[in-house]
Amino acid sequence: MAAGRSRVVKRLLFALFLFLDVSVEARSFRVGQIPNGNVNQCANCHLNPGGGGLRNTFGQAVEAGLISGDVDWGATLAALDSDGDGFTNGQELQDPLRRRRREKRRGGS
Ligand SMILES: [Ca+2]
Repeated sequence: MAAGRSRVVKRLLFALFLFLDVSVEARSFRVGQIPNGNVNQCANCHLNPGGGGLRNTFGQAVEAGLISGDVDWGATLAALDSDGDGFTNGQELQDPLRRRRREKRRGGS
């Protein structure tokens, strides 16, 4: 009986840990720092559509190019084909020539 209760407590703590991990790591302001980021929201960069945790190949490229914690949507990132499907990141985000400037900076509008 005590072993079953202990197992339930461990599972609840693990679920709480996962929830806290996601909420701590999610950086939803970055959605506004890539073109049309609102279409796929956190799934633009993360495997978990809710954000946080492991990043997809585009998210890894974004992370590698962060400037002071902000996305550097520049010609280099736009020209990359992070997922190797034959379309550049810029094409996939409807900004192949990198014309769009960041809509939002962290804490600003
Ligand atoms: Ca691609």
